[in-house]
Amino acid sequence: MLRPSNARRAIVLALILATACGQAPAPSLAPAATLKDAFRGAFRVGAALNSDQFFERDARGAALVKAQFNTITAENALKWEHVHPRPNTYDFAASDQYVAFGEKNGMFLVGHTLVWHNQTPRWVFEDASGKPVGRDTLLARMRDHIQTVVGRYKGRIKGWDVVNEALNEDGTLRRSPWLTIIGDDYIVKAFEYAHEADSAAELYYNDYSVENAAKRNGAVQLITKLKAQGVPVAAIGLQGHDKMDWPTPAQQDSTIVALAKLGVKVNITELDVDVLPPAVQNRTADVSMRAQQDPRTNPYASGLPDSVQRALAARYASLFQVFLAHRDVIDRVTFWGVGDGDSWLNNWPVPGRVSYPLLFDRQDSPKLAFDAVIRTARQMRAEK
Ligand code: 9MR
Repeated sequence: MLRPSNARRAIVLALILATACGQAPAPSLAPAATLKDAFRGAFRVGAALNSDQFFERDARGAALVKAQFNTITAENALKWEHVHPRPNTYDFAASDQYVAFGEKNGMFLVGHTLVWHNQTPRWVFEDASGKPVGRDTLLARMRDHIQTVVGRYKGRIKGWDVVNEALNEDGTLRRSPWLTIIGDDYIVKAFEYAHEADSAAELYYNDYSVENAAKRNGAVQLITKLKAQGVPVAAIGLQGHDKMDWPTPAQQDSTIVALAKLGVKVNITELDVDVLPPAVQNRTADVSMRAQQDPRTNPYASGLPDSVQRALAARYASLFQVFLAHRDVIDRVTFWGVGDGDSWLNNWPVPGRVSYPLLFDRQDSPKLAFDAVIRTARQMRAEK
């Protein structure tokens, strides 16, 4: 019998390959390297998910999340206005699915957030005639909310942002309705109720711009006071809504050091890097339209130039160098979104700009910044 010639063998091989490719399921878009593996042993890496991702209507996004991350946060689904829109009405349809998705995929689940001044319906602070309620009523509502929500996911959601953004830029307490109606101890009470509802859950205080000196001092004072009162604060969350030049690696480093000294973990909870120029917050339609169409405020509407792509990669590498240096006190680094198209920064401070703050692009493909972050992790391993 004649052995097939090389040429024939090549044709057969090509046919086999073509058939295999034709029959193969859509290739996974996840790159071979994964964030969760690259940082294993240092900290968990996570993302905030929208409902399309955890309901898996966004199949590509969901697949990327499963491949890359080992912890997730619900970007909006557990906020008061979604889960408890009216008095005595709880709606857990989305949050139940968030928890099911995370459990199915073996992820560490974070609950965001219990007590905040945003995305909390007005009725929470008002009586039937629209007048502010008193301290006791508001405390009772807070307790009912926390016990119901935390209690529902007891033992399943492992960490809660109990109080979010309680500080002003100058480090004083924000005069939210929580503060003005209940008083300073609303923070202690929130932690107390959360601990009652699930004593094993990690409880967090979460805030942004803590890297600035005044706010950092306020955070240090707040956490010191809570610890002195025996409040079980497990970690402070640095949100990490960063710019290209803020915070500097030195600011990031000294903030982590200052907070870790208090005996709490320091997690990075909402990481993104805004490459767009600052724009004045204004949600009126005409101002937004102008901002979207003005190349000075929306400069990368048709794509991110290579130079900026590289600068973003370098920025991410330097941030992760700092995080890795503090891996003993950092349990988790969570990005605020998965791909650039999902980010809140496309709609803030003005709606409709094209933003590029994350490690994956609008097609969920890894950007240079992804490679830079993976490389940073590998360098750390090589140096160990
Ligand atoms: O990403 C969230 C966005 O979808 C919401 O519209 C917005 C409403 O306040 O909240 C965003 O998430 C915020 C988070 O809950 C707390 N820290 C700041 C985040 C970005 O605004």
